[in-house]
Amino acid sequence: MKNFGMKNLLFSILIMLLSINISNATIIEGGINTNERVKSFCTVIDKTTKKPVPNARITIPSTGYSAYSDINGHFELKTQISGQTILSIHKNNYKPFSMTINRNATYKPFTVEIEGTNPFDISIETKLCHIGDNNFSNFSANAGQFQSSAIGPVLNKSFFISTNVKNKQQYLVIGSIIGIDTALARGLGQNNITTTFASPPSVYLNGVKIAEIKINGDNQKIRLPKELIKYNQNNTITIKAGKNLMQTAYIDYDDIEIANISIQSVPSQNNAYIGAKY
Ligand SMILES: [Ca+2]
Repeated sequence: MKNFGMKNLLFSILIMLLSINISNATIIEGGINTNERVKSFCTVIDKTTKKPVPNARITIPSTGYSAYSDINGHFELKTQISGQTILSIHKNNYKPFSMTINRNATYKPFTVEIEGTNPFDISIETKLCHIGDNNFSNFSANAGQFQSSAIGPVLNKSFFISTNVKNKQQYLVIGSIIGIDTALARGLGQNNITTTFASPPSVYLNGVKIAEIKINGDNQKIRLPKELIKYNQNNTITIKAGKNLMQTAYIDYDDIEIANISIQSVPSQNNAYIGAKY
């Protein structure tokens, strides 16, 4: 028994040493890769439950990149990004999501919260739209990331607004916009143009100008004046590209890209507060 016990002990030590070696070897061999893999994971989670959202489609239209989140909501950006560009996420029963990202996104992991659809929201365009004339400076805000060809200087979108939302306030929400070369965008360092600037893109509801978009960014909200909304009818949103103000020989529209345009309704009790900020 004693001998058997000793043998057992030696055997156990041998196994222990072996497993230490094996595990050490694994850590050393795979360590760097594992860490890098972990570091490059981005994650999609549900805004309300904070749980991972699997099988969400992630796209970067400018590079043609597309991927799906895995069972843990993880995805990787295996693509080259040179400047700022738009990333979009689509998943059934969630609001279309977009955000402006830059080179850092490919090596700095980030978490994206997506929000369940609201029955009152109207998605009017989820695709990336390039508005302008395809004639732009390489120094323009995000010019390097323009890929789609321009649909022309004007984008028109029609959508139906039900009387069910009459007691709520409607907003036009622009998910992401890049390429605006206004004086303000230049002042904020959003482009590298030093010699010229452009007038801002303008926004119309049913033919009446309601706003100008002076800077690039995500989730810009424009209040739709109630007196201009046609309830239980089709309404039209028009976005017109701005013009290069230093080009007098011909009209040079300021090329921009927009992703993810929607109409969102918020309860009326917020009106006074939100309205006061405008
Ligand atoms: Ca242009």
